[in-house]
Amino acid sequence: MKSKFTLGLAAAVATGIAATAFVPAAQAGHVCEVIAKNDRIRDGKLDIIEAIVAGKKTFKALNPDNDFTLEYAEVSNRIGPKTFDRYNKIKRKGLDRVEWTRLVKARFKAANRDGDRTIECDELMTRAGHRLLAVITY
Ligand SMILES: [Ca+2]
Ligand SMILES: [Ca+2]
Ligand SMILES: [Ca+2]
Repeated sequence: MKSKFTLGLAAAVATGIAATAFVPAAQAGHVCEVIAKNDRIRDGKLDIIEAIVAGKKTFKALNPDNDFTLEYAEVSNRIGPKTFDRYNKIKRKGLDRVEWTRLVKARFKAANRDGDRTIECDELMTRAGHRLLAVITY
């Protein structure tokens, strides 16, 4: 898992992709697999609960020091400083799980262009979709 993440980082640097657009799954062209991987209800779509669970797994994966927060250094290749600051309500250290989940929810909503209850594969291919992927994949 760790080596995969490192590879993703190297790829992002090599291709010069902007920090906020760093999405390993999307780069690999497997955006729809992100849904399949997290699709607990098996309807081929990602609902908010599934996204939150994926977000929590991502939180854990991005937090190798195993403390209670994602410090900026741990997520700087995924979210911009302004976003980090806006969601970092409790300023002690970084984003805690509650703050991180708020960000996942906001990005889920932004990516859900048709306004239904789920994220479909095509919605992950948009810019907002990539922003969601950045907080629910690792
Ligand atoms: Ca589903
Ligand atoms: Ca941490
Ligand atoms: Ca949708």
